[in-house]
Amino acid sequence: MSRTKAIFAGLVAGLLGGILMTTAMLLLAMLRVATPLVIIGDRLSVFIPPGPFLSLMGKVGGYNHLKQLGVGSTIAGQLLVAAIVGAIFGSFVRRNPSRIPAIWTMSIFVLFPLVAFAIALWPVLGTSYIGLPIEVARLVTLVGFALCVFLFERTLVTGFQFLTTRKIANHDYEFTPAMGRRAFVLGAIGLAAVGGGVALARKLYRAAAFSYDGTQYKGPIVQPITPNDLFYCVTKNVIDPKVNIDLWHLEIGGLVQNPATWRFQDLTGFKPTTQETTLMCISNDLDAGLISNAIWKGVPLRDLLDQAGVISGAARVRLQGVDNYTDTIPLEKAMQPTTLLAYEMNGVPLPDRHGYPLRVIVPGYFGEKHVKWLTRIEVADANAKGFYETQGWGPDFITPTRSRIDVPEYDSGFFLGQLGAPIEVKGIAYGGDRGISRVEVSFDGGKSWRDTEIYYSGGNLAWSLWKTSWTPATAGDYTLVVRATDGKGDTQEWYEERGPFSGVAGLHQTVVHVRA
Ligand SMILES: Nc1nc2c(c(=O)[nH]1)N[C@H]1C(S)=C(S)[C@@H](COP(=O)(O)O)O[C@H]1N2
Ligand SMILES: [Mo]
Repeated sequence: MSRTKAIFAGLVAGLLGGILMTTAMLLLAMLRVATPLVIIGDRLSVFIPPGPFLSLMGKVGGYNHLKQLGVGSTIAGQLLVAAIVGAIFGSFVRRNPSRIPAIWTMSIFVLFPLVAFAIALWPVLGTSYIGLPIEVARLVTLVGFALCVFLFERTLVTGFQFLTTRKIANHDYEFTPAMGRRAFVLGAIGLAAVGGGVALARKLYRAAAFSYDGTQYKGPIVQPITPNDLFYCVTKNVIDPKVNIDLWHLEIGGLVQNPATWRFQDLTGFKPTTQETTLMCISNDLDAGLISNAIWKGVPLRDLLDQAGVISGAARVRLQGVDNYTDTIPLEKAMQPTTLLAYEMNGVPLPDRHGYPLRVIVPGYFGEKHVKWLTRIEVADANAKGFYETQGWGPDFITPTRSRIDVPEYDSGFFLGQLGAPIEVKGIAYGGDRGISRVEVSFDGGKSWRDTEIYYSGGNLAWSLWKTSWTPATAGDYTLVVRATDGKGDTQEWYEERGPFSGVAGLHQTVVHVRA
């Protein structure tokens, strides 16, 4: 057979193999098994420092688009590699296409990729969107991948042979004349698989986190307690876990005397605590709504650590979710009675997107530390790092004091003559785990300040809501600014140096127009 024909046949068979393999991965994703389509992104993103990460995100139009780009390019890359590998394969076996030793193709197309995959993605293999324990999840991911590459190998070999040989009375002959027709048959199978793949991808897209990742809570709707369905939301995942409680468990290990595994029911053996706590993302801009407040019920992390018996050398606690998200907190913070493993949010079990069945609550630390879908607690030394810490966020994860004007909204206009009553000005103030003691507003861009009324205080770990009324004397454009003082007596400054990746601090200002 000519080299060109062999390369063409290999390319077609390889591409078909790639398509079937990708469709199989989408099918696995439907079963909530981790596939290269998403975990390659997880593996790579820890190598991108926050600066380039943010500018990349800006360039592609946000975190959601970045995730879509990640999955899309993995699929495209996979198909490209499959076609190229197929072409090379074709040119190698062209002299004897009917006698391709299976041991050979199995080693090259199944065993080798499997080993390479296991080595390259080892840290993220233990991901399960259904909540399997990490070790089981790792095995399931590997088996899933093995099935996918096996499918590729079989399709490549049989597809190539189908295109290039025919059997007559148990003899194989080269089958060149009809290659075109047979390529057409494979093309039809490929198209059907693409159709199935696209249908699966659409279903997965609807189940994905795109519709709610980045949800903000701000403006006139803000109430003391954020309703669960309005609570801000951030996730690293394309599709969030939906944990099956019967499969899930919580491990506690590392630098402890008694490593243990807990089932969900076991947690009811600990004395529960109910606590109001505000969460805020490290990326929350001065005017943004990546901050919300809820009442959490759970058990103090300390109670589990005490049972496990922390041993010397321990300095940090590493928390891991079933989605392989990790973060660490200092051991002292872990031992505070207000650091919780929460299973209820505002009186109901945690919603899936907020970490069902169990998440960590770390008052006064950025949202990053509040690991959702928790499945492992590892007591570690001072070097332990989590997902965003490895990327290079931090070093400071303690939330600065922040405040925001929610009403009136930016750029609103009023007519002096039509003001029946004073203008209501209100918003939030949050002092990490230090509480809020005072909130002031300025109507002249920060030259003079006026006290406001704190009409709701959620305690030391939660935000306070403040309000005041304002009657502008003359028409003009006004710059309103807010500043809060925390429970320790520290007042927010216009600008506070925190390092570029430790979140922003500063005063929120807004502009309103008053006309005569
Ligand atoms: N397992 C897991 N936990 C996670 C994340 C994640 O992607 N996976 N995102 C973190 C980030 S960046 C933030 S700001 C908070 C958001 O919590 P929420 O969505 O419940 O508001 O969860 C944190 N916990
Ligand atoms: Mo976040």
